Formats: sequence, C-alpha cells, structure tokens
Amino acid sequence: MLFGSAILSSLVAAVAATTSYEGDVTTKTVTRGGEPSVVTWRDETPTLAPDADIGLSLVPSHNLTDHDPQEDCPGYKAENVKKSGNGLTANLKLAGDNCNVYGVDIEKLDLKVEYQDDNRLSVKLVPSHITKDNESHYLIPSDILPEGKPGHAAHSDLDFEYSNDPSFWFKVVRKSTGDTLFSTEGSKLVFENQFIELKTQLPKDHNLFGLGETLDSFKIPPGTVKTLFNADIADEPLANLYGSHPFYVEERFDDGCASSHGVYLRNVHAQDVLIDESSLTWRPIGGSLDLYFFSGPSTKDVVKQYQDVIGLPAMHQYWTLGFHQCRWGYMNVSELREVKETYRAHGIPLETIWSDIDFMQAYRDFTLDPATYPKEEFQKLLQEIHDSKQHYIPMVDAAIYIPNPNNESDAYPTFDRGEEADVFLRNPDGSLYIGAVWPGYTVFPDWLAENATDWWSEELSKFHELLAYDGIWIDMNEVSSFCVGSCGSDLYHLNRVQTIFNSDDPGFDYPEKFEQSNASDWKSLMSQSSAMQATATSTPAPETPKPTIVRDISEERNINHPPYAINNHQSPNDMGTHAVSPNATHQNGVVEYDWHNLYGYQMSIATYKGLEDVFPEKRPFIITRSTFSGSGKWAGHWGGDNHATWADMHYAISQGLSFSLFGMPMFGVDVCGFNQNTDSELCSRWAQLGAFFSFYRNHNGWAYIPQEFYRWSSVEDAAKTAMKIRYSLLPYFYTLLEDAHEKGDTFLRALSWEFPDKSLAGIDSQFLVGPSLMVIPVLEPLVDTVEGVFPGKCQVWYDWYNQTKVDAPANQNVTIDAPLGHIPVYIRGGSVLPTQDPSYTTAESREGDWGLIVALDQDSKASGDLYVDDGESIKSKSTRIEFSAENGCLKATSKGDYPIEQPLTDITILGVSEEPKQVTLNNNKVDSKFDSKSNTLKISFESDNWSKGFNLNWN
Ligand code: MIG
Repeated sequence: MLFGSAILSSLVAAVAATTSYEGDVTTKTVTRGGEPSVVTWRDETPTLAPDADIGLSLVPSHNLTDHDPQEDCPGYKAENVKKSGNGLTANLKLAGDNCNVYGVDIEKLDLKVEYQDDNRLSVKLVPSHITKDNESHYLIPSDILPEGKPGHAAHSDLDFEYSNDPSFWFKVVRKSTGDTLFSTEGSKLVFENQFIELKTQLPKDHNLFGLGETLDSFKIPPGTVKTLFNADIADEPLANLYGSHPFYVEERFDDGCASSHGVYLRNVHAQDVLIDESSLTWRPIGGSLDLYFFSGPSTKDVVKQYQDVIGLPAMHQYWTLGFHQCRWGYMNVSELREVKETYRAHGIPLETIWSDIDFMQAYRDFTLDPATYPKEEFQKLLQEIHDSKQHYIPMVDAAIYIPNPNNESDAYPTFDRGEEADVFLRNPDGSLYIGAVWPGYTVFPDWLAENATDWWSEELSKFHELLAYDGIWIDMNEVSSFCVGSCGSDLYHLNRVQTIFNSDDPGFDYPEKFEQSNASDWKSLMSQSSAMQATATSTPAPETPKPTIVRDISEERNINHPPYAINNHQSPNDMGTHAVSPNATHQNGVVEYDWHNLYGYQMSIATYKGLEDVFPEKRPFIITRSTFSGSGKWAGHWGGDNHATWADMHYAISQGLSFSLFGMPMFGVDVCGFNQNTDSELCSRWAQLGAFFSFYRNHNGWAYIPQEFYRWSSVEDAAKTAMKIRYSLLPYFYTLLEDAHEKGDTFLRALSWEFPDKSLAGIDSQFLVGPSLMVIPVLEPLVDTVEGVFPGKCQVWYDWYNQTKVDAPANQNVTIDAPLGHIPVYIRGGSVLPTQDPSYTTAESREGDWGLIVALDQDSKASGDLYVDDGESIKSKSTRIEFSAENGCLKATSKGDYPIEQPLTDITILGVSEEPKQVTLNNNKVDSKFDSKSNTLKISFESDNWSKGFNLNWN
C-alpha cells in the first residue's frame, strides 16, 4: 500500500494543482474529512502515468522452499588460525562446490575477531579479495558510518569459540555464567556476492527486541520476518518502514536472574531477518558480516554499549520539548496564524507551529508560494511567532525539482546551483537520474558527492534568509520516488507534471467503535457517503503484474532485481517501486543498491551541518523520517504516517521503546493520528499519552477533519491537564535528554529495563519516562478503567495526582480508574523530581519558581538529578545538582557554573510516616504542612541560592 488511504491520494492530486504556474484557474470542490472544501485548481497536463510506479511483482524469496541455503550450501572451513593479543584471525575457505543459491559463492573469507572492550566483541567476516571496484559492496567506510574501535579488553566477559565440525561455526559465550549468547552451531555460513546467511540459535520462549523500523508488538514473536529496507510505506503492521536498525537485544531470565545482551550487524544492505521459535537468521543481500556483541548484562547497559559504537545522540534545545502543532493542509498564512492565535486564546500551550509542503511554490524545496504564502506576510507571521517566544519549523523534501528545459520562466535556482556543483544522483550511463515526487520530475541529492553538503548548507542558509525557521523537518528521504527507475529521463521537458496516485472513492474512516461512541454523527456520515459513492467516478487501478521469480545468478551482480527478493512490503515487491532504483549511481561509483538504507542518515548529517552554518552557536534541531543506526547523533524522528486508530496509538509505545533501544531519545508519533479522521475520544487519550514522549506533536493528513486540541472542549481539557504535568516536569525531561546525550541513557523505558522480571518483559501498554515516572494510558475506546501493573517487589509507587502511595500487589494486573481526561501517572518511590511552575511557552516556564518532589522509597530514601544549561548553545555553561534523601534529611550538592536564578519555593515529600517536630533548611526553621491522610509533607520557603547546595531536615 502506498498510502494508508485512497481518499488522501485523490485529494492530493486535486490540491497539487493549486500552486502550479500554468493552466486555467478553476475552482473545484473536494471532500475533506467528510466536509466539502473549495480548492483552486489549475488544469494542467500532463500527469505522471498511473502505472509509472509499478515494478515487478517478485515472490519474496523467504517464502520459497526450492532453494534452501542450509541444505544446498557447503559452508566454510577455517584455516591458518592465529591468536593475537586481543583476538584472532583466520582464513575461511569454501568447504565444497559452489551452491550459488542466491548469488555466486565467495571462495575465501577473512575472519577477524577482536575483543574491543570488556563488554564488546567484534567479529568481522569479509571476502579476502577486496579491490577498489568491489569495495563498496563490502566495506562501509568508518567516516561514513562509525565502527567500534579496539579499546581495553583485559577482562572481557565475552568469549569467542569456533569449530570446523562439520563446517565452520562459532559461538559467543558469556564467561561469567557460561551462557551461550550466540551460536551458529548446526547451521552453515553462506556468503555470496548478493546473499549472506548467518543463522544463530535462540532459546525457547525468547524475549527479543529491536530490529526496526516496523510497527509491531514491542517483543518480537516467533514467525516474524523483519525486513530492513527503508521504504515510504504508511505505517502498516509488520512492514519495512522508513528506517533500518539491524540491532537487537535479547533479555534472559534464568533462575530468577536476569541478563541481557545485544547484537549489531553493521551492514547497510537490504536484508530479511527471520525469527523463529529457536533461531534468528540474518539475510543481507550484500555487504559483509560486521558483527558486534554487547554483554550488558542489563538492557540499559546493552543500549549504552551499542551507542559506544554508533554514537551518542544529539543534545536538543530546551524549546524542542514544548508542544508542536502541525498539519498537512494549512493552506495560507492566515490559517497558520489563526491556529497559533486560537491556541493562545484557549490557553493551550503552543511552542512550535509547523509547515508541511503547503507553503512551497509548486512543492519546490526552499521556495514560498506567492499566492498563499507571500513573503512579506509570512515573514511578518514569523516575527510574531518569535516575538512571543514561539518557534517555527518547515518541511524540506529530499527530491529536487528539475525545471523544464524548454520553458525559461520555469527557473529553479536550487536545481541550477546543484547541477553546477554536480551533486545529484546519476544513471549508470552518467545522465541525471530523474524520478518523480510532489513537484513533478525531480532529481535527488547524492550525499556522497563531494560538494553535496556545501550546496545543501548554502540552500539552507538562503532559505533561512527568506524564512527565519528554527529547525528543519526532513521527509521523503528513504528515498522516495513516485515512479520506477529514471522515469523522467525522456520526459522532464514536460515538467511540471502532476504526480497522481490511484484513487478510490473518498472514505469515511473513523477510529474503531466510532459508530458506537458517535452514533448519530455516524448515521449522517453514512448517508452522505452513499450519496457520494453514487456520483463518484473512480479511475480503475492499474493492474499489478503477476508474481514472478527472478533468479539471475552471475559474477556481475543483478542490481535492480537481485536473485534473493527481500520481503519488501512496498507493493509490488520490487526495490524500485516508490523509491529511487537500486542502479542509481553516486559520484564515487557506488550504486544505491549498496547504499539505499543510508540515504536518510546522510541527509540528516548534511542538514545538521547546514544548520550549524545557519546557527553557528546553537544545537541543530532536525526531525527526519528515514533513519539508520546512529541517526540519533544528528536528528530526532517521528513515527511516520500512522492512522487515527486505537491500534496505532497503542503501537506508539512499542515504536517509542524501540527507538530508545536505537539510541534516538527524541521521538514521538503523530498525536491524534495522521491518516483517517480522528474523533474526540481518541484525540483526548492521545493528547495525554503524547505528552509523555520527548517529541510531542499533533500532525494530520491533508484530507481529514481538523484535530487541533481546541476543536473539542474535552480534548482541550485533557491536553491542558497533561501539559501541565509535562511543563512542570520540563527540567526532569531535559535532564533525561542530557543523560541520553552524555551517557546513552534512554528517555522512554520498558518496565523490564528497570525491573528485570520475566513477567514484565515485552509489556508495551505502559512505560516509564526515565527512571522515575510511570504512565499507564488508556488504549481502547469506551472504557473508564485501565489494567496496569506496578512493577518491582518492595517498590513503592505514588499517584501523581493525589500524591498517595498506591496500594497494589507487585507485578500483577490491577484495574485503575481512568475516566476520559485522566491519564494515570505514577512517581517511583526513591526518586527526586525537579519541577518548575509551568507557563505558556518553555522560555516562560524556565522563569518559573522551582520545586522538588521527593518520593521516598520503603527505606525512606530517594535520589535524583537536575541538569541545567542555557538550553540552546552548543557550548553552554552547565550545572548539575544531585539530590539525595535519607534519615529525614535531603541534601543537594551542586557542580558547574551555569547560574540558576529562579528561587526554590516548594518541596513536597511523599511517604513521610509521621509529622516531624520541625523542619529546617540549612539549620533555619521553615514552614511546613503535614497531611496525615496522604503522608505528604509540604514545605514552602523562598531560597535564592539553593542551587549551590543545601540541607533540608525533617525530624
Ligand atoms: O507523500 O508532506 O510522512 O508527515 O504530511 C506524503 C506531506 C508526504 C509524508 C509525511 C507526512 C507529510 C506528507 N508526507
């Protein structure tokens, strides 16, 4: 499926015409969210051929049984094994006749095993004969994608063992426990020019996580095929989505003892990963086996060890934690302003307003539509936005319009400068690769071209002079193209063409159970729908070709249709469908086949460097759709085109936890849902859930009913309630981001990471924000309770709202009250949470008085951290304060040079068993109030220099 909904496609085609240069202007009524809406339409011909995006329909090879690599192939034998100080090397030789199952077997491989760190082992298998010509098939340079460097591994907890019986296999063992973490015993290594197979055993009832990007339950069930091939597919369960993260964590719980380990396959090629009851099989269609094993032993350790290799995430500016509003279809400056002002009028905090492609002239990057987004008016709005301490982020797409060579008035300087600098992808014959995206026929930046980053940076700078944006949203960078191959090579003189999709009748898709929760609306919508269907003329969908098998095996690789067809969910299953084709060629000769999964990753880096030039002192803020292992260092990510369904809201948690594993702490999904119409109940629940993700943005597809939080009073109330919590906790959230940036900690956390207990592994219906906050959201319609667990034996939990200890058995499902508008949130006993009095924007919230919530654990202890800096500079002064409470005493110690000016005025201590005789701050008596029903002690005073450290006593 190219898009989640057909209605979207048809309407996009309609609106696509409104910003073109030529053609007669007419107006046209289209249906948007079930409501008629008038759009200006310019008749334009031609359009992209409807079948331009249909490639071959290939039978996914993992479904075929007539070629089983394990049966057909001979495996390898290791010889010439040499032990070295920190590992070993060996030569592997094919142990029999070629099997050529999905490529040509490679006779000789080099094995290199390196104990790189006490907790990291690297195992590399590469063909012995690497020449300049084939280098790119196998080796990804470390300046493009980081690799683990050897360090000190005097006490490695991992051990590598191998055997040649009956052919080469190896295992990785945890020394301290003797536990085998990875073992290829009983399987053969297959290494061909277009196919690699490595099969490892998994324990029974395994707990496996990671391997994205997919929409799935957090824990990977046996029988799953995870395909890693970046694709512009609207969030569809199990499909290969926008990014690739060839990394997994396995959690084990033996005899009540928990341990985790992780594996990263540093291979950027398209690949299937097959997960069964007792095995995991990697099947990349190129590259090398560049494996890293991380010994943990906790999941949190594994994630840090992974980030030691891929890089730690960027630190983001403080304001990025504010609430973001976006939609596709803010049609002009006034509409954008109206949204901003309506948020203000309703008192719902709005930090950032976003623009989708609507502002662009004919969908060309870095341009403004003179009719709907005239420069002066737009700049005035930006001034207003900045004057009120708010922010603005526009979209930039990967594809660059190629102007019509026969039409002088069709100039597009961004293209001209790029062509001059030679920064676009080419065809194998050296001509420009020309695909199609929103603007019409387009070219695509080649991030490996020498001048690409400079050209991009210059475009971003010029764009900033035009429009003073605060961050950049990059989209379509999988990289998406709406036709197979260089379809514009002979046709771009027709530009500007419209890109259209097949479309059916407009749909009336609402969240599950809408017909019950909104019965009368549903009835009238249904009657409208049948009336519309009666008059609708639908274009017949182009036929999808019959499934075929291409198994063309030769020394010369078949780039466009490799012998092994991955399980690409883009329909039909051809790597060139809806994407730049694998034979598109980079300046250094590398083909997209060997590089595709890095497109968005490299675009993020180029954009980051561009923003460093635009804002020399400030931390770049980028949200990217396509990612790879290590993207967190450059950008945050949103979950792509989800749907306004309860199911997709639930998936958000699993997506969020997965991106925690992937080292991308800045993550969120389109709140209230992108595709389909939302409703007030779903949007209300989602507004509250989204408030606990680091990236909190409401975004909506073009065709659907408006869903800004002020559209329904129930949603408004719900959002305000949750935002009040979020904005008071901004100092805590920001500290979590810094901990992620400094040490590889995670923002969202699964229960089993904090409480390693088998019964908690894989829970994705509730989660923790950092170590100290737990959220148990309602994820279904028409209920006012939710089931949740309070993890941890002997762990105390406090209800956020009434500040009272929760009375519930550990690790068991209990029913919790959760009427609409209420999101259950709990504070973990043993935590100290810093707060600030919240205001409308994050800048104003930074001016608020400070408070502390000290939630005592069962031993009446608590601890916590606060990190503060200027919130925006790359090199800012900073201060870190550590809090620890014990025996009726809270001690704050401070390090650093960032001055904190706002006073500390409130400390609330939860779980105080009896009223203290007196409370003193640095030995001076202060006012306090004890509530014997909730066992809370509230202390108020005004301290200006608290941030240098203090002692508080209650005894
Ligand atoms: O082909 O720019 O995921 O957030 O609204 C669709 C329009 C292009 C996809 C993004 C979505 C955005 C939309 N874009």
